[in-house]
Amino acid sequence: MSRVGRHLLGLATIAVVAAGIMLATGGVAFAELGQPAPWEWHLQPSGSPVMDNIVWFHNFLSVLIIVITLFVLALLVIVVVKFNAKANPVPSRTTHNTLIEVVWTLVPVLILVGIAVPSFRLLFLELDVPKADLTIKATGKQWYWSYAYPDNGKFEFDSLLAQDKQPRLLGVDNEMVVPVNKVIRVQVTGADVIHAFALPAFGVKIDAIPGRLNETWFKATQTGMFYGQCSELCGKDHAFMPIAIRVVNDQEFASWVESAKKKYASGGTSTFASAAGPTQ
Ligand SMILES: [Cu+2]
Repeated sequence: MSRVGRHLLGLATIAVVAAGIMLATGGVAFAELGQPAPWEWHLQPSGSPVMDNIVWFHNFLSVLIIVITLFVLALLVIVVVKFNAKANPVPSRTTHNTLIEVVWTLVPVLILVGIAVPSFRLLFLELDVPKADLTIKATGKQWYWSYAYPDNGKFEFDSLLAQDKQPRLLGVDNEMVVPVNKVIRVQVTGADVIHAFALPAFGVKIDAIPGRLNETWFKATQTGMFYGQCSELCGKDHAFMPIAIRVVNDQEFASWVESAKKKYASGGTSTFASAAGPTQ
């Protein structure tokens, strides 16, 4: 290998290592669990097994892309430096090389297979809802969400943006509450137009379509507040129908269910105009 080539390889190695470190630590510096943070350029920190896999797949692809890009760049630079008319006045007349042609066909195929395997594994993980501990029905409406708990007393309540709550434009009056480390099946539908139920930290994004019941799932691995937003342009207040999920332990969930049964006994209408109203 020429000196130029060795130098390039050295530079490429440094770049790959730097990119790897950035990917590993990126976002962590600014990260806040369950919500966006200023200057965040990485995915939100994961709060579920599906999101763990999405983050891994994202990092895996990023490294692959960086390595391939640097390899092609290195080849280009070598050609420009070594084979320009001045440095190489008598060009070689070689036109074919079977070995190289087989390699440059097979290697990309192997790379694509290497991407396809974890990609399909991730798709099946997202789409195959495991045996659920709890089902919640989320209905997108113009412009708020309603959550129904058919397994816990069949109550339903509305969740509206709360102007006075932080984080700004993500806080709601009535949060969806779920127990930690339980498989939550979320059935999603729309009441008027198409909305989308999306929560980045859980790796969840699924359309809420009128007349159709979509299904997704998550298992929150940590307690705390997690925020998402409607992710299908649904009208003038599309940006103002956040999704807020409070993950609590089993005892807290049981006591919340008891109070929610009473509070939402009338089927959600009691909270209809309570965007700035009292919170539990
Ligand atoms: Cu919407």
